[in-house]
Amino acid sequence: MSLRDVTDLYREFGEERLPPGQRVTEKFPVLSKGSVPEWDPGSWEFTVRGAVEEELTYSWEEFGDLPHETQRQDFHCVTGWSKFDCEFTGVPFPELAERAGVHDDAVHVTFDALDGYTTNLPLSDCLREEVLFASAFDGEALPREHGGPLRVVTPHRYAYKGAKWVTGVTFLTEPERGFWERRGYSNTADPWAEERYS
Ligand SMILES: Nc1nc2c(c(=O)[nH]1)N[C@H]1C(S)=C(S)[C@@H](COP(=O)(O)O)O[C@H]1N2
Ligand SMILES: [Mo]
Repeated sequence: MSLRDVTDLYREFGEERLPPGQRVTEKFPVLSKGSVPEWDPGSWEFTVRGAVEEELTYSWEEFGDLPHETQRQDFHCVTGWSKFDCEFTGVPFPELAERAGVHDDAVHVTFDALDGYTTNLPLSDCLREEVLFASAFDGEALPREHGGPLRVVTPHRYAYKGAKWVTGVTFLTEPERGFWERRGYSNTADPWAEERYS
């Protein structure tokens, strides 16, 4: 599979690849609000709903048949560490949006996850090739503690915008806040502008 290197996307936001106030780590720390939720490949469902022409539901097998892409991306955690050159394989957000047919009045998106976590982003922040529903990391199935079987990655935003164990996406005509966004973390979360808290 071909590899798309998107580690230069920082040029849209700042001068430096490493956002201000971040340290590079070689490790891949785990940050979760609770324990790793159970998942059953037989009953797992992924849904696309809200302000769309057609609500979509995928089984694990059906989701695996969608067009996937591997990208080299950077990962920025709001707690201060950044990990460069992560290879994630997944379905780009615009692919799903196109299949569902997003209504003209949709402006916002929320993500749901198996552990009850939610997160939100403006639609324009999601309609980017770099926003992936990722099922593999460095060529291996995504480790469960990092959100396997499926997570969102948002290399242009702090990593709390990327729901691990994601099970669905909802298109909205009004903004809504997710788990951390309701608890004082930035709604916009641009690492180069150091938007950590709101
Ligand atoms: N479902 C879910 N997604 C989540 C979280 C979580 O607790 N539950 N934590 C978020 C936070 S705060 C961060 S920094 C990243 C951490 O991803 P990692 O554990 O793979 O490093 O996942 C984000 N996505
Ligand atoms: Mo985080």
